[in-house]
This record gives sequence, C-alpha cells and structure tokens, in this order.
Amino acid sequence: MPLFRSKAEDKVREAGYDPIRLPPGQYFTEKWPVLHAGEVPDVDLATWTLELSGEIEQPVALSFAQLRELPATEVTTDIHCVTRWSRFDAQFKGVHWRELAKLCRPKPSARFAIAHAEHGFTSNVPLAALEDANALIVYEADGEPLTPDHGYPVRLVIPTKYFWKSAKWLRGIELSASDKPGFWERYGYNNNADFWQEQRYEF
Ligand SMILES: Nc1nc2c(c(=O)[nH]1)N[C@H]1C(S)=C(S)[C@@H](COP(=O)(O)O)O[C@H]1N2
Ligand SMILES: [Mo]
Repeated sequence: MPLFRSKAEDKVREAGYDPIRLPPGQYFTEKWPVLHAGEVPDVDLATWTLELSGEIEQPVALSFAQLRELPATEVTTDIHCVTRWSRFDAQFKGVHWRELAKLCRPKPSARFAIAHAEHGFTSNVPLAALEDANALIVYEADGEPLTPDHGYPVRLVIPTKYFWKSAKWLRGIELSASDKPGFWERYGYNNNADFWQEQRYEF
C-alpha cells in the first residue's frame, strides 16, 4: 500500500512527528477513539479491588486507595489500535508492575500475565510485556482521571502490543505458567500482536 503509506506519513509530518513512528498499515489521529465490546461498566470504588493471583507467593487484593498510595510512574507513549489508528505521545500515570511484584512475589514458574477486567473480559501477554519499562497499571491519562469509556478507574497499558491487549476496567492480574488466549485472541486476533510486524489477525 505505498500510496496509503505516503499519505499517512504526510499527516504525521504535518502534525510535527517523525513518520518513522508510524507502524505499517496505520494512520495518525490526534483524537483518542473509544473501542470495546459490550457496555461501559458502572464501577463502585468503595467495593472495587485489584486482585493479583496465580503463580505468586502472596495473593494480594488492593483497594483503589491502596493502589494510589504505591509509587507512581508517568509514561508518554504511542498507542496503536488494530483498527489502524495510532495516537502519539499519550500520557499515562499509574503503577508499574515492579511495585505490584514486590507485594505478590512472582514464582519462577510465572511466564504469562492474564489481565482480568469487568464482565469477564481477559487479555494475555508474556510477562516480559508487563515488565516493559513503559507498561503501566493506569489511573490517569493526559493529566486527568480515566474517563468511564477509557477504563475508569484503572486500565492496563501495554505499549509494545496492539492496544486490544490493554484491558480497560482492570480488576486483576493473574500470572500463569501457560498462556491463556483472551477475549479478542479467541475471537481471531493474533496472540502476539506486534504492530511492527502487523500481527493483526490469525486468519
Ligand atoms: N475490558 C475491555 N478492555 C478493552 C477492550 C474491551 O473490549 N474490553 N477492547 C480493547 C481494544 S480492542 C482497544 S483498541 C482498546 C481501546 O481503548 P480506548 O477505548 O481507551 O481507546 O481497549 C482494549 N481494552
Ligand atoms: Mo482495538
């Protein structure tokens, strides 16, 4: 798609960014589209917990206040949706996995991270993708609390993968010795989801 590519790159250049940041088959948007299956959940912070489970030494359930008390990390990163929009320099604030790992102490057998969200939604990544310096358990985006449609109160952001891996309305992280394909992966999306290699769909 050379024509599409050059037009898409022109848009990136006009916006003042280096087009090398645009993965193949993507176009640049300044907006932040909303994408998910099902309804935006109603979340009650008073009963909300984030649960760490699976291949860990210490099961953990954190309230929202407890999560906010952990050391915070801020990350500026590009996000790439499989439906082809890319947004540059999105700002996220939250807790890095290393802080949660101190509490739950992953076992050596832990190789995959399964994100559990409201309504039974799951997404799966190798543990290394969760440990990435720019991956984050997020409660603020662009300087504001997450809005309900972007995952309030807490979402995952895994910037090394297509954005469907970044579960909104996160309720737990399960470490597993074996991989467990999540909602979109079972629907036919590529399990690895590397946007530089255009790993979009399995068929
Ligand atoms: N809980 C949940 N999280 C989800 C999804 C979903 O359907 N449910 N969809 C994913 C998809 S396909 C994308 S592209 C991103 C979109 O996030 P945004 O709406 O904040 O842009 O959320 C991801 N996280
Ligand atoms: Mo998506």
